[in-house]
Amino acid sequence: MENQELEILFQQKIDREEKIEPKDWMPEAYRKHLIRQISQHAHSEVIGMQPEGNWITRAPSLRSKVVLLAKIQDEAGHGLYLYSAAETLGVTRDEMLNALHEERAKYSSIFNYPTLTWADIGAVGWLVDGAAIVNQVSLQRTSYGPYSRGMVRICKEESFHQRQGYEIMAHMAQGTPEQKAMAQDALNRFWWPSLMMFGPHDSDSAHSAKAMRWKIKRETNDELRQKFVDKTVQQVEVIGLTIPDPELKWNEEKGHYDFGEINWDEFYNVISGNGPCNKQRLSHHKKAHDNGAWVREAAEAYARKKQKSVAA
Ligand code: FAQ
Repeated sequence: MENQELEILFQQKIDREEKIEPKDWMPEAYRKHLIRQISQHAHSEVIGMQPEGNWITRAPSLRSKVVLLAKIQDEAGHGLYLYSAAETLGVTRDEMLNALHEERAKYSSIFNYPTLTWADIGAVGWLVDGAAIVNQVSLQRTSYGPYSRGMVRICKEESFHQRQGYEIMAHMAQGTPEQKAMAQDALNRFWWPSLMMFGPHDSDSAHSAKAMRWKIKRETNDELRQKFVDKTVQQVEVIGLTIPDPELKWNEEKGHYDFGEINWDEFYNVISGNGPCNKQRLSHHKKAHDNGAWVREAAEAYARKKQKSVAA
């Protein structure tokens, strides 16, 4: 069959809500689009361990330390599911990591902000994982089978992460005036960067039109951002904090909250490598990767040895 014919059949399959599987025919552009998105998603999970890892040794109780450790380990697991999903598209782990290290591949802007206080760990779990869930629940219905199935599992774990963060914020908001102020300060610093996680406005989003046609994305950047704002406002009210946006108000006609404009200069600055922690995050990742070379070499040597003995 000609490519054009195959593309028509491919689109019909997507329109029938059938999943595309690794060995199915797919347009090269669909494969590349998925490799870009899934690998960047995987990098985000792994780089996202750094701002939280910063607080493991300073968690205020044994319970909070154990919970935080479990959450961070989950993020490593999410990275592994996602790298594996991307590998089914014919890219290797080395290729993906090289692209990250050479700054050809991005990771989520949010992880370039520092975690200055324990309340920031609350804000990350509550807002960052909260935003991630809104996006990932939608991605459970993505058209590529391995990505979709990975998302189902990841979403289950993310909801525990979100509650872990919300619990920290709720406790601090009901604590001493200093603790409440710390919680409010964390909300003030993480609110706008959390809204940036959903990407540029639909009108400025380079990849959205194709992603929607191929059902890689099921909802647009702006639709998901709106969902996140609507669900988070009530949670903020319950714990008595204030969203740092004077333009936030309920719009009866739309049935949604209106909210202020994101600082897009800041967003583009961060995603082009100039945020507060970009350099630190990347150099830490490279160092950890280099330090782990002996583990990869040992695993390869073991695999070779095992293969030899099976062959014998
Ligand atoms: N940061 O045309 P679009 C987590 C880039 S959750 C950095 O709209 P697209 C859990 C975009 O890549 C966070 N770059 O792009 C966790 C593109 O550049 P490119 C990860 C961004 O793909 C919690 C350009 O701008 N979640 O890790 C951002 O259609 C706590 C044009 O943008 C995912 O990755 C941004 N915020 O939509 C872990 C979800 N926004 O690639 C640890 C899957 C846009 O051409 C601790 N990904 N860009 O160089 C997606 O849903 C989509 O890729 C979007 C962007 C929505 C992120």
